[in-house]
Amino acid sequence: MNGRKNGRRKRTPVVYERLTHPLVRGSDGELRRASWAEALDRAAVGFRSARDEHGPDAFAMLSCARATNEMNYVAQKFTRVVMGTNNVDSCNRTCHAPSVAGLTAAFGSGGGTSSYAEVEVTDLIVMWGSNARFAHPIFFQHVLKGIRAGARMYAVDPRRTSTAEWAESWLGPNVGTDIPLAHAIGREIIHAGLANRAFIDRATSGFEEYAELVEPWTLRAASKVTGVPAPAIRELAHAYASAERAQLCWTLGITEHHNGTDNVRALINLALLTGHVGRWGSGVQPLRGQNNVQGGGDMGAIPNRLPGFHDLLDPAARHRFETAWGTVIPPRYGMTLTEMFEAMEHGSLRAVYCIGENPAQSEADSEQALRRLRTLDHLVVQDIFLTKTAQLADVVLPATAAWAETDGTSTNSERRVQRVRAALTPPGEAREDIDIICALARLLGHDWKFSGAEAVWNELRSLSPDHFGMTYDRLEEHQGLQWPCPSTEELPLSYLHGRLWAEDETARGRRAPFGLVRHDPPVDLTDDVYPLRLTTGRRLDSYNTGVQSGSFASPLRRGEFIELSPEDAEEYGVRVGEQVRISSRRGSVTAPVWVDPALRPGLAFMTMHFPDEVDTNQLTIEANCPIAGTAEFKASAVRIEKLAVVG
Ligand SMILES: Nc1nc2c(c(=O)[nH]1)N[C@H]1C(S)=C(S)[C@@H](COP(=O)(O)OP(=O)(O)OC[C@H]3O[C@@H](n4cnc5c(=O)[nH]c(N)nc54)[C@H](O)[C@@H]3O)O[C@H]1N2
Ligand SMILES: Nc1nc2c(c(=O)[nH]1)N[C@H]1C(S)=C(S)[C@@H](COP(=O)(O)OP(=O)(O)OC[C@H]3O[C@@H](n4cnc5c(=O)[nH]c(N)nc54)[C@H](O)[C@@H]3O)O[C@H]1N2
Ligand SMILES: [Mo]
Repeated sequence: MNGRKNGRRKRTPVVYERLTHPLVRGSDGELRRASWAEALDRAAVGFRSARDEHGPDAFAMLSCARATNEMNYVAQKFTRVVMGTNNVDSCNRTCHAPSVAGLTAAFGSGGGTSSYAEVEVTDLIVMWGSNARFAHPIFFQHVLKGIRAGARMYAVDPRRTSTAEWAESWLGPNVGTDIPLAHAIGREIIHAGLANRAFIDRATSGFEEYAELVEPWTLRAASKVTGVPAPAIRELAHAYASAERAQLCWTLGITEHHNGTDNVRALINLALLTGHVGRWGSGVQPLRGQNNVQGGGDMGAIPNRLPGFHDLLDPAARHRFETAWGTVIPPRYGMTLTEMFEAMEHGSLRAVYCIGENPAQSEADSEQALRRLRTLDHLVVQDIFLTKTAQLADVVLPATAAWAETDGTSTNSERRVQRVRAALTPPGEAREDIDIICALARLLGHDWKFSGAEAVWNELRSLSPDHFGMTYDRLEEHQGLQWPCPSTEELPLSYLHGRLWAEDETARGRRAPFGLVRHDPPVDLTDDVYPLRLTTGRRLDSYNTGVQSGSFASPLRRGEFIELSPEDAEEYGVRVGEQVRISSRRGSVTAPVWVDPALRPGLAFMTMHFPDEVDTNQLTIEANCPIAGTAEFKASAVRIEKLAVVG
């Protein structure tokens, strides 16, 4: 480190090298190079002994939301058929599990209802807790087209983000006050006579209870709790309810809270109140995180769903898969990622097969996460880089990168399944994820061979009616297709839940219930000792735990900072680049300061992108949404102290 007079330091970011050959932990405790045969054998022996000694539920799989649908299908099948448990999950748990839970509760299925093209033709776009300009730049191009075509955009985010800069109006609520804000909008819509009574009567249930629940949330009451001026709340309520068509989009500002699913329900309520769902141009859209996190869930790489989003507790669905796979599927949900970490604590989880996830750095309260990972008897990590998680492993298996070195399909946020193709030669001895899983299955007594990704896809198609119409040829011909696509002849509809508008009651199907959810402030309260509200998130230039984006040099990648409002910087007497210690009730890190007028006093922002330099997750709290298991990454209480000047 080069100290400088003003306390600035030059930092060299950690660069991860691609994994080129298998590694196993030697008797000296160090990882050493091994042959594929030795590494696979070590991996299989560890899984078998965990299962034989402690039962199938002592095993868990983390499946990769960046890899293909086909890989996720094979990974969940390995978990259910080879290991005999439903303990399979992914990073969906850390981000949009509340969206899936909230949408399923309201509409019976967990997908976003709209297509990207709809934001180009809609009249109003609400970006709620979403910095799409940075985190969903491709989607944001569609948003910009919509704005150019005359759509109005509202941004709801405690920070005046880059996304908010494009909005007609920005509402900046205090962190964790989205339910009061949504309820006040709902109340205003009802009182102004702007609710869509015809839609409510025909397609929803629970309206009277909802109206009663939101009644105390007057503009004034909500303004007090949220910090958003009453006229701004009123304006959004009127704009949303009067728009001919409106798209309500949200992401982690809504979901990464201890009550993330409730937050999602509060937003969906607004669409039910106005009928802004189930029509072209109107819908609710959580923009999913990793490139194939939607597909991973669709493929059943989650503990409660079989491929095609069939509920695992549905005996008919289970029976169909049991017959196809020649196995018995345990009739109970497996562990979520969150529960897996709790089970490590209790000692009931003994072996983990972690494919393309880096939980040692992405879990809230990372000190605790690391301690828990160390309790495992057997950890196998299959990745393209030697991550922090891989450095803890007993066996490390080098995979090819799904996005450039592998054939298959992947599913984006608008439910569009698209082909990906191997374009680059993988480095060293790296093998495809599917090949590696099948080799392990064979060592564990299952004669698995797939003659390529298409064979896997066709097996999935035969078991998931929503995917049946998507042959590889058709995916090629139409440049991707959206589910549900049951027919090989017809093209699918590009939005969901049009049935809610059907004249005929039977065709309309199940009513969508209003969510009767209440305000519940963040768990980690600010006080005199920890007076600042820290929220964490993303920047345009970096990706998640930095493993994949760490190796490129760019003047844009500034490394980690704690971003403070100009007022707080002044109060603490710190300037841009000066080092401060940041402490929460869980841990403490040091980082340089950045001053950003996008922040209001009392609010600080850090990313999750540079954990090797500044491990932000030492500060975050593992307060989980009881329904979805997602942690409250968006609300920690911290204090900062200026460090002595170096140099
Ligand atoms: N460049 C880049 N793009 C990415 C990623 C990346 O790492 N880098 N990661 C991908 C992944 S995995 C995901 S899940 C997505 C995430 O995409 P986003 O959810 O857009 O990203 P975040 O920055 O985590 O959070 C969004 C916003 O939530 C706001 N927020 C915080 N607390 C609250 C609150 O209480 N209420 C409201 N209304 N808003 C709040 C924050 O200020 C922040 O601007 O991005 C994906 N795309
Ligand atoms: N403080 C804070 N923490 C957060 C969040 C936050 O907002 N704030 N957000 C959370 C969210 S939304 C998410 S999604 C998680 C992300 O958490 P993780 O998913 O744990 O983190 P990533 O850095 O995305 O790790 C992806 C890994 O997949 C590997 N990989 C990529 N492609 C392939 C492939 O084809 N095959 C294999 N085998 N491996 C591959 C990469 O090398 C990398 O190691 O972090 C969560 N943590
Ligand atoms: Mo995510």
